[in-house]
Amino acid sequence: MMTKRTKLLGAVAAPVIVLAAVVISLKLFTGGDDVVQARHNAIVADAQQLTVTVGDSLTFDRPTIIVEAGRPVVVTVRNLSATDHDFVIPSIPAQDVVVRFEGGHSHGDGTAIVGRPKKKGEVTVQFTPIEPGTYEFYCSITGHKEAGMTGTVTVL
Ligand SMILES: [Cu+2]
Repeated sequence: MMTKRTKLLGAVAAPVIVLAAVVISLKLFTGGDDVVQARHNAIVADAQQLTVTVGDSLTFDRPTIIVEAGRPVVVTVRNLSATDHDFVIPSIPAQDVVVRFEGGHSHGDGTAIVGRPKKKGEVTVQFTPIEPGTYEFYCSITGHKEAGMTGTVTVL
């Protein structure tokens, strides 16, 4: 079945499809990981990858993020402090969203991106922005946004 997601992938990343097919074939052949993992790996291979780090000050090391529409984005959220922090883009048009929360993950509805590492840990969130514009991100821990933990994601 041709899904909307499949069409997007085909339009922007034909090489990824080929890679995914190869990976899936290998996985099936070896009876290893499932197709979802293979697809995740294929997306990461073509991703715009960046890291957002939070230390002991209430700021993100990178208040401005610039990415291209239509290409997967992989953000590693790294918390170096012993205080909880997270990385939230409350609303951004996106597909192929993988939201991670303390090591677990779920597939989001395409409106919010949330990455909350453990203290002194890191998690990776993944999404494909589909609409150019500038979108806010912040830390949703009480008081942190007000203290300055904010930034913007610009999609070109
Ligand atoms: Cu915070």
